[in-house]
Amino acid sequence: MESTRSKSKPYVTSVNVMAALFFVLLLLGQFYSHSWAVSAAPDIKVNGMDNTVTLASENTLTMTVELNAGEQTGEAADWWIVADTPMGWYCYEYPNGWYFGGDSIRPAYQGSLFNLTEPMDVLCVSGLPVGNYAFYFGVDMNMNGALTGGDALYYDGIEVNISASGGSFPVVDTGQTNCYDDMAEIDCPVAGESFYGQDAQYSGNQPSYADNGDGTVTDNVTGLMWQQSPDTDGDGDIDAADKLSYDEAVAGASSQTTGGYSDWRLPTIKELYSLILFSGVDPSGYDGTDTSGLIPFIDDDTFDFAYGDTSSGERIIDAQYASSNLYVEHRGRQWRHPLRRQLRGWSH
Ligand SMILES: [Ca+2]
Ligand SMILES: [Ca+2]
Ligand SMILES: [Ca+2]
Ligand SMILES: [Ca+2]
Repeated sequence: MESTRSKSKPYVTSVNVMAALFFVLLLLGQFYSHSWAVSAAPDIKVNGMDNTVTLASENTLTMTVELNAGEQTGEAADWWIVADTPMGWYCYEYPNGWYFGGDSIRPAYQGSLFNLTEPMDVLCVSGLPVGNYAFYFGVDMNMNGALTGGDALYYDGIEVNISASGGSFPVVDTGQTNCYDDMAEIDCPVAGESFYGQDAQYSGNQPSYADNGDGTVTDNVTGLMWQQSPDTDGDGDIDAADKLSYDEAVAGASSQTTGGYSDWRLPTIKELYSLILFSGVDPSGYDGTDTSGLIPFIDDDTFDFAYGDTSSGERIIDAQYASSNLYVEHRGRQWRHPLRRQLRGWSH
């Protein structure tokens, strides 16, 4: 996507004035940190995080706001939700949503402060243009529909960096060697026959990995670096104790230091699929507990792998990895994680 940064220049309007006001108020020391427990304490989060978030463009960005009204409960205020983006300033207005901050910016809401204890979704988007973004949620105690100098302002902000890194890399061959018709496995057809031209008939970029010897593996085809083992508690076993909730997986990735790197993140679903090997065999329906004869869908010579921990009541197939892509089901606006059970696995 082309950059629209230069196009935003002509729009030097009240939105930029508001940005300047933020800055002036900051210089005047009139910004109030949300660490003052008794004061109104807005909180903004992106994907559950409070610190800078880095996402590939195809990742889903979910932004929520919460407010502890503190001693200002019941006091009239302007509420602000604004975004400084590579395309210019955008503002959120309840309940209509986001609009480009042209000549007239409006508060997200006007009214007395109250505790917003349930995180409220204000943005859920993927495919944002590459660049740096900053989002703010604030309240000012002079309910005049504007952010004027001297308004007591309480705010929280978060930076988001959208990168293209996850979006483009060579496709890795799946390792599929069998051919099929629409019913069952067949001998691979020759050119001109039905069902010719299957995955098994194209070898493409063969999977190739470099074990870096520091707990990381580099995929020589995609260039992605992966954590070698899902042994998240580091006890040498891969079992039920290593499994994480989705939120734990998101938070755990960003706090990982495997191999001495600090920029770990969850892989996108596309990145995660780049590791799949269709030489694996689906264990569904297998009733035993001995997994020694099973073939996983990942190179287990390179990566540490274990099936579900049947001694802890898991099924053999409970060996799933988390991706940063959320499966969105448009039914009653419910969110559903793609892998609702045990989740693990991070990429770098
Ligand atoms: Ca926050
Ligand atoms: Ca105001
Ligand atoms: Ca192939
Ligand atoms: Ca473990």
